[in-house]
Amino acid sequence: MENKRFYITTPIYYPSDKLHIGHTYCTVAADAMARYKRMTGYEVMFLTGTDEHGQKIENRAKEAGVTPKEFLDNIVCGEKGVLDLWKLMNVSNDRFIRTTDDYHCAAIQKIFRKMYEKGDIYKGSYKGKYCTPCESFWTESQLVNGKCPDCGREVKDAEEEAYFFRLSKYADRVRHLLEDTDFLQPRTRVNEMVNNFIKPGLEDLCVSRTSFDWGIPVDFDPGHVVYVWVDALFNYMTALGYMNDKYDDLEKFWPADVHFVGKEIVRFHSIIWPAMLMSMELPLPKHVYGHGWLVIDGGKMSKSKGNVVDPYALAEMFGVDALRFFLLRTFPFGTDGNFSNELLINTINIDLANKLGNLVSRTTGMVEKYFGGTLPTKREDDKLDCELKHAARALRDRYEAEMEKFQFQNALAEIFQVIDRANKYIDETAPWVLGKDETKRARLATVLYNLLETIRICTTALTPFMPETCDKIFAKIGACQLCRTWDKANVWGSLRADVTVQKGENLFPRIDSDQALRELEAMQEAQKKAALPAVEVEPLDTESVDFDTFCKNDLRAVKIKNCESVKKSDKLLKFTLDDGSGTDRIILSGIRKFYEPADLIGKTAVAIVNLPPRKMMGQLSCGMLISAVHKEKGEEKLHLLLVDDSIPAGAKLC
Ligand code: ME8
Repeated sequence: MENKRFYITTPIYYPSDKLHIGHTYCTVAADAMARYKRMTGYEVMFLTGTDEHGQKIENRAKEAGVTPKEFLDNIVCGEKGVLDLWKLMNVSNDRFIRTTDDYHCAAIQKIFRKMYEKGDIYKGSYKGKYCTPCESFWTESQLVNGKCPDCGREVKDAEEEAYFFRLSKYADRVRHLLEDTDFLQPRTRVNEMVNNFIKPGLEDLCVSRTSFDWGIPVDFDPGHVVYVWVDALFNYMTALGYMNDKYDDLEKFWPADVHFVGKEIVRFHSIIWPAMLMSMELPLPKHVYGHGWLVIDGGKMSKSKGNVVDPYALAEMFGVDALRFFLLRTFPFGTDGNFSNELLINTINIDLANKLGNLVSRTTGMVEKYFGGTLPTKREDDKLDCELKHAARALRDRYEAEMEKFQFQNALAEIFQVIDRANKYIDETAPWVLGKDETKRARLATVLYNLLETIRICTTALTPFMPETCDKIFAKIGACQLCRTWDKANVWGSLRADVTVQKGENLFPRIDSDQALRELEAMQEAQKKAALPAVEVEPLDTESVDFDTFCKNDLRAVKIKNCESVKKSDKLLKFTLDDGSGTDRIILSGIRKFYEPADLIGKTAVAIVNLPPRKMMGQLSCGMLISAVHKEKGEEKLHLLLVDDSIPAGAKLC
């Protein structure tokens, strides 16, 4: 008998920052898959979670002045944290793992020890690029312009004692797995792995660190913590109870049917993960699927670029189901997809408002208009109906074939072909004409019934993508619980002949594209600004000035006797200054937008007094006042340099 169990995972997310729409992409895809499998009669285990150890978390917590655990609890369980996001997106995960959970940590220690005892983990030394202020090791490829990716400072070569996993030992077996089986999907990723990593020779993998503490301690060698991949990858098994008593589902669900992962971590899942499982003599997952990224203008979303798209904001504006649908309808899962606001709005307007929404509201509206909401049972078929019926009946198989290959975009395209066919059927049968003719009532009822049946079948297939909307559609078209099932999705005539509908509200009102775009742009602009560094100062000048030249600047304390705006200038203030010489000095300064003139009168400032006089707006300015400048959230800030008022006018600064 076929084993009707299905185990699917997403990567465990690294909660160093709030998650963005890119993270949502994979989880929504996995959720659609899990829901689809449940619908088709499988017992499903859908796992997601968070990857909570490592240097970066330790550093971020330090910056925030809290412990790593406090930092993580806030970003995982706090308001608008990871758990909230999955709740918002209606993600139906059966389990959630945090790698700081006790059962996981204890299991990882056992796994590490077992691989060590087997000789697959050994002690060596790790060489890398080290950033002293951040106390972080980086690989060459992680550096940004040769500098620390976190703080931008210089890094130096350094070495530390570390444990290594004998990855090289498993190279041949992994290559066979990649080349000769369908383990890694889509197939295009196989060449990338073999050519870039296996052919050049697999190097053993560093699996412990001594340069930071926030990790699972290696229990037989204090001072070492387990580094990243042993800890992270085995989550897929510890969450089922491997090497722990917390759960007892290993027999039932391992090996996993599929791990969904982003393309940059395909290497870890398709090379390192199977090698570690081979070392532990465990069965391998059936598939790893490497999906593409959501990119913006061809580039990756990143907090530092300020271009991350906030799923909360989009869900609030357009609804969760519309957002889920957009993600899987618009981009092929296996390759990168270019996210844009226009695309999002167009997809919602075209597919959901015009095609699906309209079909449902026109059909139910006509049942209400012509039959008071309940169809009569008398029928009159026509050969015009065959094509629609055939398309609707065939949908289940066509859709299933795409879903089984994780081709969500194609599965949705199949559904929309049927929806398009149904909209065309309305034009062909012109029910509004039939409605005018009393003798055509049986024919009109047949047309509307056929439309309702088509909607029912499409809605079943759409349910994994838009669960809440589909519930509403089923209710509108009067579908009983049995009619909503997969088993009935290819059985024509499942709705009662005298079905009662309820048109109710529009499912997807058309979005005013211009207005929505303006709102989104304003929101994203504000977000970009918020992502800018709080305070930004100009880099220090590297060009030196010789001492004698510097000493030529005659800097003096000056008392501000008067200060007023210069007529017809929105920039200039005119200062009348006592520079100790007995004659007033006039200086014009372009700082009007930063100060009210009256606020400066009586203060002591600093001026360079030996600059040649300069005419500005027809007035002579004799010198320059010194100010401090910086940027705050991208905005220019200026502070006139004011000094202690006890300093007499004319005192030389040196
Ligand atoms: O890699 N589009 O965590 P992570 C699509 N902890 N997917 C994206 C994306 C985007 N713009 N940005 C990120 C880790 N992702 C590890 C995983 S698993 C044992 C350990 C995806 O939070 C990314 O490709 O950095 C990855 O699959 C996932 O989000 C988690 O990334």
